[in-house]
Amino acid sequence: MAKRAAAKSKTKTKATTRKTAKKVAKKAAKNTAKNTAKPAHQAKGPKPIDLYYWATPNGFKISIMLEECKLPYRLVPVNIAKGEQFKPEFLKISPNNRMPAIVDPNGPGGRPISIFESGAILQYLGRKSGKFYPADERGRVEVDQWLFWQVGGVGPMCGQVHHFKNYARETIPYAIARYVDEVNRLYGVMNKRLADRKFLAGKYSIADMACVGWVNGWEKQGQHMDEFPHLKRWLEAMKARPAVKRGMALGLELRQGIDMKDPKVQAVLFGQRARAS
Ligand SMILES: N[C@@H](CCC(=O)N[C@@H](CS)C(=O)NCC(=O)O)C(=O)O
Repeated sequence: MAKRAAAKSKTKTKATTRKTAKKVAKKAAKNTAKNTAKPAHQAKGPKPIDLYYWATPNGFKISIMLEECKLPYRLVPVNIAKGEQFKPEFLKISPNNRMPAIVDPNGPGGRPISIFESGAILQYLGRKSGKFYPADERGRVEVDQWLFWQVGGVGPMCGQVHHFKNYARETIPYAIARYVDEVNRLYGVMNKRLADRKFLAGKYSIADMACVGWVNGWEKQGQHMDEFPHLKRWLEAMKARPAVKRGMALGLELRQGIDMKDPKVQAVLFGQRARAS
């Protein structure tokens, strides 16, 4: 390529040089415009994070964190009872057809980023804000293990209790007992952990935010808080925080009147199988 270019006539070379110079000047002008445009854009303040959300314990994790960090956000309701989690535009953000999800227009490198899975979102927001997620490795590991314990244990097990105890059309005593017992075991683990520390990882963190919405539903899960005094104290302390109150109140009005036993709602939420597209 370089050789062929050198063999070209002088006139052609001059013309090319002029063209290249013009191009360079144009690019430089564009860059200057870009560079001067940047601070002006930033001066308007950060663009809000889009929160794809429905008022459930998994949704609360993120609304609480955004409220705690005072990060500007915009609520984008995803009515899961109506099947909005299957809209193609939502699946691009959250391919698992589950909320919560976020789109941060000011992601790494100043470019937008979308994130699904509550644990990944909490960690991202913790890193972004520098809050409720320690930067040191030991502190971070403490938080991570309790966060993953919630995402892989508390959430799914409480979800199964809610399903078999409160929503299933058939009463299956074995299934109810299995999940009530498992939640009871998990509450016991949490209670022990909280016996000698205020919060799960010592200091208040995203791990606590991940758990509160679920533990708050203890009655519907067939549990008794008197059995778990340290957990009870933690739950009261959590619910007294203004940001937790705001986070767990977000979008509740949108859910009003939705009956989880309505066959139309159940047809959307239960018995889901792999879809062709
Ligand atoms: N592992 C997911 C679970 C999220 C999840 O299960 N979300 C439920 C509501 S709590 C949902 O979007 N359900 C919609 C559906 O079942 O189609 C996370 O932690 O983000």
